[in-house]
Amino acid sequence: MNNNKIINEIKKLKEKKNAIILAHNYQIPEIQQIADIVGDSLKLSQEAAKAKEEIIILSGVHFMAESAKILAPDKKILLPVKDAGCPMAEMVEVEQLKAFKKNNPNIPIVCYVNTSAEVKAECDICCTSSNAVNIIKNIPSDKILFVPDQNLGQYIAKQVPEKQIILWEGYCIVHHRVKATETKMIRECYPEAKFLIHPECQPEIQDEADFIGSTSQIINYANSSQADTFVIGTEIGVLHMLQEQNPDKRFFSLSPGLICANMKKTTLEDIRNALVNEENEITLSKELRVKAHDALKRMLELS
Ligand code: CIZ
Ligand code: SF4
Repeated sequence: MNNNKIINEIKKLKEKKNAIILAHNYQIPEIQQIADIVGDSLKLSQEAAKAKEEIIILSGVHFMAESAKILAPDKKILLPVKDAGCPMAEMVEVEQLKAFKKNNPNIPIVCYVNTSAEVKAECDICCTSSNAVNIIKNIPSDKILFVPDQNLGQYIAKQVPEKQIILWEGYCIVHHRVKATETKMIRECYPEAKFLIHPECQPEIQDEADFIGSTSQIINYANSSQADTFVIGTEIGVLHMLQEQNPDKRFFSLSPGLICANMKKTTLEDIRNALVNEENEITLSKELRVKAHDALKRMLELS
């Protein structure tokens, strides 16, 4: 079936079922084009919280759909592809966190939004890559455990030297695999380019950056920059929005490895099927939802 036909079906179904489509910046371009909102996980959770529609199609990975459910408990939240998960989110076990808390009752725990609802429920506050530094600065404790991304954790530690950040050993399998040799090679090809790098990349890659930020911050930086060539050190999906919003500027991916297989699982057909079948609904127990909500609510209050 051609894309136009599916797109028309999606539009009709969306209206008929009173649904909204929220898509992450890493989704395939076709999905970004039909989505009502495209953004990072912070923006998607804020939009979920204020959505008027009865059904929210969260085109992204599992933890994002869970965040939407936590913030919009009365809505039907559908994740179009059931096994679209985030390997980094799976690098924290709730039992490990509980053990840490038992041994360190006075150390606050900050979790990256890329975590399960169970993990959020055990943490004091949540953050995304766009607000992590601010949130950590504002926590009245000079020792903080940050889970799960060690690279984002090291970035925060550099920005907030007055605090001791205890790191977890998690990482994003996509950003973590970028090599310094790739950075060097692409620098030789485009010596004039600005390097915009995500803090999930390793510190030696971050050291090459002209700017370090979340996907939305990278897009904002490129939109307002006078430069015309950029090397983008985050998942390739972001290049779609960058090129759309800046047709006269040139964007290159830092590495061919910057493709998240999980983020690429969802197709237009999956979105259409989610609207037709209303399957893969996210459900959470009330107890879990309420506990995880505290961590997310504190983040939104500080953002
Ligand atoms: O917070 C998000 O949406 C992620 C996972 C990446 C980013 O920097 O936007
Ligand atoms: Fe998880 Fe990395 Fe994929 Fe984002 S890009 S969903 S952090 S594996």
